[in-house]
Amino acid sequence: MRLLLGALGLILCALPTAAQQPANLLPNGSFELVEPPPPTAATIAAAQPAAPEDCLPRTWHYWAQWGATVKLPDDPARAHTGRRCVQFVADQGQAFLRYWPLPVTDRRPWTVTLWARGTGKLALTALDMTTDNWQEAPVQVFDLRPEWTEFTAQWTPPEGCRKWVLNLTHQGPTQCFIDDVSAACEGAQPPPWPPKGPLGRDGQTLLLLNFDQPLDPDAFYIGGQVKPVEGMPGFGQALQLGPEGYVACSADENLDPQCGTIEVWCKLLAPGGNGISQPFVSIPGMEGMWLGKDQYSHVGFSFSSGWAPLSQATMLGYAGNWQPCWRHVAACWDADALQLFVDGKLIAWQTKPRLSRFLGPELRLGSPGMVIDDLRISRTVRYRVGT
Ligand SMILES: [Ca+2]
Repeated sequence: MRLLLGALGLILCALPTAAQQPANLLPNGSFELVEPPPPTAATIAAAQPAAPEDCLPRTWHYWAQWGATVKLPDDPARAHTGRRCVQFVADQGQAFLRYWPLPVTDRRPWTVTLWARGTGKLALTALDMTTDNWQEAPVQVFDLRPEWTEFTAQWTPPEGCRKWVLNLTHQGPTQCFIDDVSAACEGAQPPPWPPKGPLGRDGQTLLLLNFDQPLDPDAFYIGGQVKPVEGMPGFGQALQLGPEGYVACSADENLDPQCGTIEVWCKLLAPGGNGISQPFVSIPGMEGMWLGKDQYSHVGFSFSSGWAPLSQATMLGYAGNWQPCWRHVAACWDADALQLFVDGKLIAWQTKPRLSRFLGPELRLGSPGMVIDDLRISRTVRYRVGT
């Protein structure tokens, strides 16, 4: 039995949490960052916004079936910390809360901790999603108590595992609140997110635009409907691109094809599932770069040569539920890895990417139907998780 568990690479146990823990790689483990759900027939008919508890926790996925529900109460009295937590109500049916993908570089163990209270049994498992045939590790079951209790489990990735899913569900009838979920692996550091405020310029900065002043007409092409608008609190003005909106500058001076980071705040003015391709930052043409949301709601970052993709990091359908909200996007590249972050979450990556030697001459900023702010392009990798 011990051999079997070893082969499955899993040791899960309820333990008190050690005082010293590696950093939490989940950027929204306390569920405070939410956004409205897509409109439904009921909310449209009622001409009212969705109820606060129907908001979606960014970076997470949840669903429920056969009569169970998952909610996000907006109530400090019910949360363990902050205002928000996740609530399973599953007298029947099944509720799920998942975070994916988590990057694996070697067989160092991961530690998952979470706080929960309620009745019934919470079930935690890891799914190895390296191949399409996901492999599930044995389930760890926690007996819930009426008071907030911290639960901890360890998971050692099996040989060959490159990414995994943290899967939270339950066994039998269960009603519970879940908050402050953490996933940590020794040596893995999360990106410094969210940015505390507007970014600054340093020796690695090639381009920094906060849009508080008009763009220099000698350095930027501006066409169509482009105007300054109020940005996020504390961020001054932002730049809105309306119909035919087009903003571009020199790619040669402002981006290094071999190594760099793009950071930008972006608000799409229509839902992410609108079926329209919307680059956030791009180099059009056959020697190109693309960072944005495509017509299938995929969110991706790629380089191409001769129109053919050289390297890419894409999360399929990630923008499908997006409503107009500010989001932070960061893309980093060098010979070791291409990595793409949204709201501090590493959503997609490619190791040992092929990179371009030369790119097209035009760096296009934004596209119609969005607001962008605090755009910085650097000639160094500023964020790296794993690899
Ligand atoms: Ca919370």
